Amino acid sequence: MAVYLITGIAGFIGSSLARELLHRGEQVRGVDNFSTGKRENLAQVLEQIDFREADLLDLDAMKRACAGVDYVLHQAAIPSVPKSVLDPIGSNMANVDGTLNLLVAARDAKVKRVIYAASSSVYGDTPTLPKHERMIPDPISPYAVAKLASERYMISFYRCYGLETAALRYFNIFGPRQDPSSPYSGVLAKFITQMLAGQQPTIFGDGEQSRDFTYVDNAVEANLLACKAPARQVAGKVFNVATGRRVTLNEAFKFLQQLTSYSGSPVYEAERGGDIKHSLADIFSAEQHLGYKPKVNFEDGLRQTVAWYRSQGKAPCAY
Ligand code: UD2
Repeated sequence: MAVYLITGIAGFIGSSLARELLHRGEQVRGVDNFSTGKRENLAQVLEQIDFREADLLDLDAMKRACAGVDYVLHQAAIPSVPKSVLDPIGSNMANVDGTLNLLVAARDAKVKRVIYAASSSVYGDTPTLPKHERMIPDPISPYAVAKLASERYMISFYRCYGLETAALRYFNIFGPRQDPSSPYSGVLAKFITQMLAGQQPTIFGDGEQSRDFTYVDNAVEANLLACKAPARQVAGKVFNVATGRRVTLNEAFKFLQQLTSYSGSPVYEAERGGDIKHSLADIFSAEQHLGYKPKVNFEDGLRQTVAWYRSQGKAPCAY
């Protein structure tokens, strides 16, 4: 049994990781400051985990959290492009300063490996598709810059201190427990809850932008594989975590109409600042080095997600 520390454990990806690790009989410790995470995401597992309410910016708390830990799964972040455009300093503090603190604590505690929740946003609007890890990043939003800086810190800590790190570039992860209630929430969580409530969703732009929407179970699997893969294949490296297929917002909306029985149309508004047009991943490297294969495709993931929100009677975003 290994000890895992999950940062951002009350978030939707962090809490999904916790559930899977507990299912596999592992020991789970978690930190969250509830800036975006939700206590309700931990309700079913709270008794089985060592939870500490703490902020990544509190170095002493991070040192205590890392003591005796084998693997760190660093999910904590303010995960939003538009929020970073509004508040770049806040985004940098949480997403970069917080990561650096955690790395120092992990290094000093001699943890075996740190896996980082990086982002597809680092590629920016490069016309080349699919995006592969050897491409030169060209981040647009402050969020994307912060994610890239933290990725580079991961690599730096491997090179300078020998701390094994790997960065997983998540491509638009979605699934149960993703918070739909903020204007910065992921588009699918917003659309599903709005459409289930009979409310008209808003599409920013013409709806022809595309994303490699990735069901959360695939991201969970990638993290656990990245912990166990041989160091020479993962340490100091970056991997796309996605499905290798892209879907436009218009297509996603149409499929959601079937799943939610929403018969209205979307309203189209101006494109969002900092957005990128198309996103599609080449997942060869993760397949080759981590043994990763997407287990759940877009349609099945969306069916499961809609079923979960329906069962929860989740309130949609008010924006
Ligand atoms: C970025 C990253 C993603 C992850 C995420 C963190 C890219 C390609 N992806 O997601 O990997 O790091 O940030 O939050 O950079 N939209 C609407 N209506 C809405 C909400 C959104 O049309 O009500 C549009 C939005 O303008 C964008 C698309 O939906 O074109 C996806 O937006 P998002 O906020 O779900 O995710 P995105 O792509 O910024």
